[in-house]
Amino acid sequence: MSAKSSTNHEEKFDDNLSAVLYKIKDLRIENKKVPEPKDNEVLVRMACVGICGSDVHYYVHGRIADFIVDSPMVVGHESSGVVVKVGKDVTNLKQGDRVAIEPGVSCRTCTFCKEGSYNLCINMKFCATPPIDGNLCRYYTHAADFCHKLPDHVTLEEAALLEPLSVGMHACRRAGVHIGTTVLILGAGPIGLVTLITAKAMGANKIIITDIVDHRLKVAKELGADFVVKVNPEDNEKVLAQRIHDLLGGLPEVTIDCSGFQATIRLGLEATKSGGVMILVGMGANEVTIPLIEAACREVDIRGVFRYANDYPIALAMVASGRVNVKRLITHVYKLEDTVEAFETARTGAGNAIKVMIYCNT
Ligand code: 572
Ligand code: ZN
Repeated sequence: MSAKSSTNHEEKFDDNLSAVLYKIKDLRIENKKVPEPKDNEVLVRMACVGICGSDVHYYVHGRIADFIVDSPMVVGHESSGVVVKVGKDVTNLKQGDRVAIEPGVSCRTCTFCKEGSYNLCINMKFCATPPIDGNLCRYYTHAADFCHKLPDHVTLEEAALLEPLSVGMHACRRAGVHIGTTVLILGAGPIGLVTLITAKAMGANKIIITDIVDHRLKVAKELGADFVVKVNPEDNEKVLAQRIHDLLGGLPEVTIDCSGFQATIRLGLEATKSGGVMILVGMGANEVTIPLIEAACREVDIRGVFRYANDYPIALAMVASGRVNVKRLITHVYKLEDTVEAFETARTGAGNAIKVMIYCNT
């Protein structure tokens, strides 16, 4: 009997099908041992796992920067599930609780953790960042204090989407978006779109978003972008900045780059109002050539974003209250057994894919 079809009481954790990346384009679906929760951990029957750009990057390139897949690694970090077992010291969760899994477990003791900026932890263990396994599998153990219990009406799909949503929340909070802010978002991929949704929920007045792909801009419009701008790699940044100013009838106080390309970062700096803020979320090349001094002379603050910290509870509250709706992002769903197909869809963007979601126990 499979674990899923048994009752809670007699659940046997004997099938732990997992999506394991061995090397470039070698992603295998294989059975692994069901892990035992440590004293501070819970065992989660995985429900939904979204495919992130970084998962696809490891699949295609086998590495991101110095993080190299040099031994088999389970992929996936945008996830949710149901608690099936708790370690003896766990007090915040019980069997049957539905949870969103915050994938980065920080050390809790370094200076960054103590200051609250635990995303900057020097000993971070982040799912599906080599050598740490991710959780695109049937059963997975995680620190209980990085699992967020869901209200009954928040779905497990929404819970998995709290991960990218937290990136957008962190970006908008770092940017200081508030009621009336005019925002320029560069890139309408999943992160650009969650940033758009968040900026709207925070009261941004006018939001303009750019991309090179038409259908992403169409979705951005549906999600409430006031203006969309189709860009081409060969476009002149000064001309594009002028078009953005013309559409807005002014200059954006906040620009959030969600693409990581040198050309978009340059455009962002060019377009941002003096005294404004430019946020870099997208991680592209390690080094880019930008007119830094020109930006400094106009007092444009350039701020980085590294994942998120203390954003999951806010993201969950926003979804639970209905102020934020992330469901439109899901364009494709697959079963765990069909993970390779799911990755190919995410890689190619076939069928206008935005967020590809995998069901781990269906
Ligand atoms: O959902 C969090 C997330 N973070 C990403 C990418 C995708 N999803 N980052 C970009 C890559 N970096 S990294 O520092 N690294 C591989 C650890 O280059 C982390 C943040
Ligand atoms: Zn991610």
